Amino acid sequence: MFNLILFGPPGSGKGTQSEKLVEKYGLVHLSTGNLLREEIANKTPLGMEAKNFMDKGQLVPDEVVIGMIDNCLDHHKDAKGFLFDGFPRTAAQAEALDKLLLLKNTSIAAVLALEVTEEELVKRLLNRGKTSGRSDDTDESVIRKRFAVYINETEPVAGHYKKEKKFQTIKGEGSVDDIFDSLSAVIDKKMK
Ligand code: B4P
Repeated sequence: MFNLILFGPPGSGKGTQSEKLVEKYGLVHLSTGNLLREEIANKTPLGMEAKNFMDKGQLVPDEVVIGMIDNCLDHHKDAKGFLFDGFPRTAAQAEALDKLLLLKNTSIAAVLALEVTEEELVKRLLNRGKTSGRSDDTDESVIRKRFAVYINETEPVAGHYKKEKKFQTIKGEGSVDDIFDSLSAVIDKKMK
């Protein structure tokens, strides 16, 4: 199994690059953002709870997100590997992921972090907000709140993987295809 984490701040292109990477490498895409938005669209109790947090730019509670990932891993028992997009976002999520993967006799092969300046991120998210219908992308104060949450709660997760020498940064500005080529070059090496 080859398991990859795509890391980076909101709007850094994790979702955009994940779509291309899963197609190229045949991995199962696990995006907690997409899973939560599906729950909201289906008006499930989990979705209604999550919406309250997401609309304010806050993280959804760890137990909700970890439960969702656990279910997904169980649904894809024959996967060649997983691409985690937007997960883990807290230290507790990273620890839970290690344990879930250990139960499957596997682990994370690499964490690739997309680096983009805050001004470019704000521009991208406000731009997406014009067409996506995502309420967390239309209000600049909510976007700034998401960055603050990222710095306080998610950035420290990098340390967990740096200790294991699995963490690598990738320039996340430029064309989507150029960034994809940079990511692919690192993954190809790791897969050898
Ligand atoms: P996510 O859905 O994970 O979304 P994101 O971080 O906003 O965006 P991403 O980095 O995927 O950017 P994208 O490719 O779309 O999270 C949303 C919310 O869900 C969180 O705030 C939180 O509340 C909740 N949540 C999710 N996971 C959670 C977890 N594990 N724990 C707790 N809560 C959780 O790109 C953004 C825009 O940039 C797009 O419009 C794209 O077209 C554009 N773009 C991409 N690449 C570009 C490039 N190279 N140049 C120019 N534009 C580009």
